[in-house]
Amino acid sequence: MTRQILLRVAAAAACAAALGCTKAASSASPAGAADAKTFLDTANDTTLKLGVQQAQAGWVQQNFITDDTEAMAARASQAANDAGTRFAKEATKYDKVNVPADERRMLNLLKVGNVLAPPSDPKESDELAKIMARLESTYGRGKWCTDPSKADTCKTVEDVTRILAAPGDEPKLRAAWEGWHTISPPMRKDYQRFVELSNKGARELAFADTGAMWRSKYDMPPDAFTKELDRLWDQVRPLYLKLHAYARLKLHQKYGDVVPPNGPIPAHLLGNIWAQEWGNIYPLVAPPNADPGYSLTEILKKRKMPPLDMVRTGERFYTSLGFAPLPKTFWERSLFVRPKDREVVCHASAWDVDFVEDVRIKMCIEPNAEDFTTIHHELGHDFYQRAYKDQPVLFRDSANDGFHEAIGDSIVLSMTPGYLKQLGLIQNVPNDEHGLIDVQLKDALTRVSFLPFGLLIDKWRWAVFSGAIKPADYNRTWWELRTKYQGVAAPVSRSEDDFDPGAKFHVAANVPYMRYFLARILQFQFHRAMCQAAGFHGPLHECSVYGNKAAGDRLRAMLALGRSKPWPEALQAMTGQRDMDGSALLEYFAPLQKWLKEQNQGQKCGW
Ligand code: X8Z
Ligand code: ZN
Repeated sequence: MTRQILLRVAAAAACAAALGCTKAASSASPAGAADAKTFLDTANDTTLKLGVQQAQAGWVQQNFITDDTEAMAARASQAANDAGTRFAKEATKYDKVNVPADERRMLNLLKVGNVLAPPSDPKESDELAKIMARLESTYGRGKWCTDPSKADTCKTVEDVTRILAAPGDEPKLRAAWEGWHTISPPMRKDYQRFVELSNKGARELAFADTGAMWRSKYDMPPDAFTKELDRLWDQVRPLYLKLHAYARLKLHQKYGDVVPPNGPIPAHLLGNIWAQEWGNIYPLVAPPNADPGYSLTEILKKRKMPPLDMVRTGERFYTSLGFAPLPKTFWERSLFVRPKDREVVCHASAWDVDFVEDVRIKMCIEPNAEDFTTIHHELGHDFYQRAYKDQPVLFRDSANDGFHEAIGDSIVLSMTPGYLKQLGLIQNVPNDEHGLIDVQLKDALTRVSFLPFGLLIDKWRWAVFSGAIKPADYNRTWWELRTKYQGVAAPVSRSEDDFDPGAKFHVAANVPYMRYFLARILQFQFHRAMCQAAGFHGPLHECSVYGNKAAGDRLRAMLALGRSKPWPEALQAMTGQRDMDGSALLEYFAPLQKWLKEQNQGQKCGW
């Protein structure tokens, strides 16, 4: 199916290159093709102009949350989204016009690329824009206050993250988990209305609903994309199940019957508010006498490494691959720590405000391993953005959205113990099998644990958008999916008075999430490709491409394509493969998978 689409585009290119080559070409009026070109010029220019305004207003809103900045951001987003929807409609006028391949691709991207399609009724578009800004601000301002009348009892997302990251005290963890989930019930009504309005807009663009619109942008028919996801999940699921069974056994030994030996794991015991990455429970589940040789969090804390140094260390990795250093404005304009004097959206993000050079990150950095890796993740976005800056505006994006999320993470895969030693952060590289398993276990608790979470968020949203999940069942179905895919359960009883999906940033802020699932697969493919380019022949988990220009060249060539080619072509240019494929992840974790199998002898996998 993918090929069919590619062939159609390729045929158009060949045809346009050869003058008067086919009947179809000669029957298309020259005026039609010229109109298409004029339309695309306008779409490129307007997308840039409104996109910059949206980014500027969004930046200010997220860095200074007030009623006014929220209103200004809502207006700027509304203008950009209205234009995006108008362009999507207008692009269909050129469906039968013969245009060069690049222009055909731009027309297609305009039709499928919107995340939010406001309805054409201006009142409804207005209402939707306000709801979106309010949902995002509600999340940004969200705090758990043990006594709401006293500001000093209020805890931010970093505070709650810190509590849940320290395993051991079950009632304390439960209270923090429950506390954070009090931020989202006020979002429920807005969310329901957002679903109605955004679906209305998507239907005006001839999509069945907003979820169908989200699934249509992967250079393949939307149903084929859904099948791809299931195929990828089936590929990696056996490893996840083994990791889950092992972690559950250890947590059962630690917490007793709070963790059922054969059932789902309570979500507050996995080291993270959303149980999406479990790296923080490593000390609880590590084998006896484990020695991963180091705890990066401990090292960063002990050294009191300033946030700016953590970012500079990240930048150095990219420059070691031959990327130009970040511009001066990056250092002047980014947000690195939570300001004391105002409300900000602390969820980490990367920005490309002028679509060219004005790249930034916005993070509330804490000295821990998680934030150290998130810095590399965010910088991956910024270096991607700069690499495709010479593309036409409509191609200034990643090959598919999973690519954008995977770049920084593929760099993190090169942060091997060997690399950390090179940086002087650790003294010894664990060099026996015992040490290897310890490192891999810790790594898998972070990366592999995430896979079903990455998958289920949009499984839930797609069903919400399609109407398969009704508002009256928002919370129940959320937990059904969390149990089905992740094997986790709510630690306290939940009802439809709760709105637990809204306690996750991307739901409140309407950021599609399947990209992160794809990224967990792709990052290993990218890592393998960079290691091959670097001429590395050992086991994948030992490879670091730090300082390797050949690996950097391979990466940059793909990044520079932006969105100008269907993603299988970009993937092929980088990896030689045209399909997303979990085999690189499995190759990376092969030693751990074998070890987990031995550890789980006699244990039930699954729940
Ligand atoms: O949102 C992010 C990044 C910004 S694009 C920090 N991530 C997802 C999350 O935090 O839920 C990275 C991993 C998954
Ligand atoms: Zn990201």
